[in-house]
Amino acid sequence: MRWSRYFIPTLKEDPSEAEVISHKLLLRAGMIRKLTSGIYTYLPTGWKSLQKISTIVRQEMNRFNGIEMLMPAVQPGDLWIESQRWEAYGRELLRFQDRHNRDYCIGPTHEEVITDLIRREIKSYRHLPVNLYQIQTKFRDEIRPRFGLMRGREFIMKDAYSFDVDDAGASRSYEEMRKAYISIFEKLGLKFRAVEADSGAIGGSFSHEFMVLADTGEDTIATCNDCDFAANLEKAEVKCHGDDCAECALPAEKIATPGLHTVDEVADFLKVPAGKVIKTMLYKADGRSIAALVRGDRELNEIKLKNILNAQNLEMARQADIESWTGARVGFAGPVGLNVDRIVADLELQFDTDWVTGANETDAHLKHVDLRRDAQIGGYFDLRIITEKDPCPRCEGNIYLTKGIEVGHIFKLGTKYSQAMKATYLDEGGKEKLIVMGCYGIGVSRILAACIEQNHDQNGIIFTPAIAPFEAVVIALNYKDEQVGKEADNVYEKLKTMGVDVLLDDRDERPGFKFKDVDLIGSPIQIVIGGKGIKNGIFEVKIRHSGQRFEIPMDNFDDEFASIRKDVHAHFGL
Ligand code: 9G3
Repeated sequence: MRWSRYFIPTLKEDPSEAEVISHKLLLRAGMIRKLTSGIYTYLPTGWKSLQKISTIVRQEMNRFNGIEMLMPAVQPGDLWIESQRWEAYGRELLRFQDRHNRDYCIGPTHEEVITDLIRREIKSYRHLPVNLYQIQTKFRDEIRPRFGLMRGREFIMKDAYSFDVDDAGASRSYEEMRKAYISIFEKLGLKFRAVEADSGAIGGSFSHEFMVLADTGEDTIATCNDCDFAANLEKAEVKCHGDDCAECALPAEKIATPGLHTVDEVADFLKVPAGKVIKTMLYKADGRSIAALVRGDRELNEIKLKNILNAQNLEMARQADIESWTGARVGFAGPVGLNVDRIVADLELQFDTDWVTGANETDAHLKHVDLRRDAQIGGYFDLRIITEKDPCPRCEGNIYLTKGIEVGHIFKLGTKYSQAMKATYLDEGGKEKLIVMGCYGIGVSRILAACIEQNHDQNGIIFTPAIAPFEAVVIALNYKDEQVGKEADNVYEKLKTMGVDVLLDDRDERPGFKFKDVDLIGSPIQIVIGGKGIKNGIFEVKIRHSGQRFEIPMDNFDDEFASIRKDVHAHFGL
């Protein structure tokens, strides 16, 4: 490919609307252009990278028994009514009517469509297991799409669905996909982690997320230094042991704490550590009033709270609710005498006493509180967010927190959809059984963004060879010069025969401008061909990720280039 006849509209400046580095660089490198909010055109190099990602996904999915197919983007509303999700999803589900006024949606995911297909086509245990997948455009009408391809409304996803005769089979399918995903992210040359994750709205018992490690990632991962434990912070379990302590000798006593409503203010005033103050958080869970208690120096994990309450939706109580439930202004809530439907407490609170809590009276707190004596606690649960000070829940080792970008998520679905849509098979004994499902997603377009978030510098993108639109760029400093042009064409042709995806920069621009552009688009290897070099019988080669430069002899180009290429691949674990 010759740059002068290709189409890479690079930009000198960061576009103002781009907030994160991958969005800035995808625009500046001429890989995407916004059509409208959250919807992007993939320009030639952007599409080329997406195709490389898809090819690796496809190869590994096939290797792990996935069978590729393609479902429509437009889905009939009836299927979503059958699965009882038509109402459950609000405006994020883009709906419309056709000329006959029939309801449709643009598919945000395809559980309903694939289950409808399977219930029609699979009748016998002999046809199971099967794993079908597609690589296809999805649409989710995010209220605030931002960050370019990281959170678009229209995006490319590989979504796979497995169908088994029973849970044991489904676990085997799940394990196959987990291995496939590890292989995919290794072959992409990305630093990633498979982490235990919350299964969220789609239910099911079990899920893993695949996170590309990047400081700008939105998710936080708890990882153990000493074992292979890794979990999304939302899910990370906090083990807590202690032994029951004697009841607090002193009775609960009210103290005036005028205007003091944060944990630290109260702790300072009463000269107690924050860990002796109980934080009382008030919520509405499916309409019920809930108080959740954690130690003052801990953070409540709302996902854990929602899961133990088995709530569809959980929201912080509003000021009006707080004042009516506690009879006090915000900041003085406590478990003693609190009239809510249920009080739940973090595990830590059952192994200590002599607490400070809000008094459910404005400007007053209680001290010497003993929860067993003074309050009605409706259960102790793991409710808090893990910290680096907590021991690993698996091996008691050291936990450390890192940031990640979710690029894959695999779920055990159980019979949630086969039950709702009657997808059954006849077993050996002719008995009708529900099919057991799993689903497995990879954000193909999001991987392109995550790859840039993980690998970039002040000069632009640093692509792994597996994803780079071009693995090498031959920069002809003055292509019009007959000798330079000839040598450049020669190297370009030679690289192509070596199987290198190469771009020849034959543009009639100043060297400095070309160097900046080539750094920006992120090709792993640059070969500079100029008159001076040719006179000395050398080409200059630069490795993008390290900035290392080499002068390699023209008459030994093949071997020298091959060894540089090998080092670059090794750097990305390829
Ligand atoms: C919707 C809308 C948004 C959604 C969903 C449904 C996420 C929805 C979860 C999944 C689960 C898996 C197969 C591939 C891997 C992920 N956002 N989810 O179900 F209607 Cl608007 O998509 N599906």
